[in-house]
Amino acid sequence: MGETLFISDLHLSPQRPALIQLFIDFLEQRAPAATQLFVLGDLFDAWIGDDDDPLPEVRAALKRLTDRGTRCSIMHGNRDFLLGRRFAWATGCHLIRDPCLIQLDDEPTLLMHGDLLCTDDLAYQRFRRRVRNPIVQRLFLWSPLSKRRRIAASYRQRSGEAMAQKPDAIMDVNSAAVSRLMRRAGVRRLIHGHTHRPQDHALELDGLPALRQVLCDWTDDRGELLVHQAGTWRREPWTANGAGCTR
Ligand code: LP5
Ligand code: MN
Repeated sequence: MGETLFISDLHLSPQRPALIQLFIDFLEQRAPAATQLFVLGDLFDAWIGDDDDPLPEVRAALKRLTDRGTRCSIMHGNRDFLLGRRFAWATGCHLIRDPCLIQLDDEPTLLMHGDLLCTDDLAYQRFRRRVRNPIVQRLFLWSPLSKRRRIAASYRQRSGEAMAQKPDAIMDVNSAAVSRLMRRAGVRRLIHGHTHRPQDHALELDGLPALRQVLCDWTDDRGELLVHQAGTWRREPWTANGAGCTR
């Protein structure tokens, strides 16, 4: 198998044209060399339904990538969990569950967005249960777009206010939750995003070494990918004009 790329937390929005261009350059210049691309949540800064199409240029670039033969799998994040079948069909991408277990060179690897691991953030987990309720989502999606935009903006504002009051530690993962999920899935490698604290964390799981790899969020001029190729792993920068491309 060729390369597998992992990215997350791009937070694309029409207000960030430089970031959009950075991502489209990545889709056109770097991603086609890979066999598969996994986006582990928060590709978009907010997604209020597939009937809204805030970034048609991103949709088209994803479609060109999948047409060229790179398999693209997208996981929901806490901001774009309403990405649905219509978006998947239009882009040729596959929506994957959180958590998602994959095999890479026979190594089982667990993929998550990461918010489910933040179990100390009780207010967020309560909020999450409410907005992930299918009935709540159905009612939301039935509302006019203008109303949905207002609701999303209000959530964003209230979330920002809440986060300003939260100690940093409760917005990170809970290590018992990490061990529990890795043990349940039978993996020694977990890859996730969400916390914007990119790092490789070595841990011990039932007396054996394990690894939790946290992906980097993207800024207007710099992104980062985690690359798996022939049993090896590396982090690779992606900067404006493709300067981070090593090939
Ligand atoms: O993403 P990030 O890092 O900024 O913050 C998250 C948590 N915040 C969120 C909220 C999102 O940013 C809101 C974006 C929504 C866009 C999509 C709209 C679609 C709505 C569909 C409805 C069906 O996820 C933040 C965490 C932080 O990560 C770190 O993990 O702390 O969580 C919060 O701040 C949540 C607050 O603690 C509680 C927020 C209260 C909001 C209002 C409650 C109303 C509930 C009504 C439910 C129907
Ligand atoms: Mn997130």
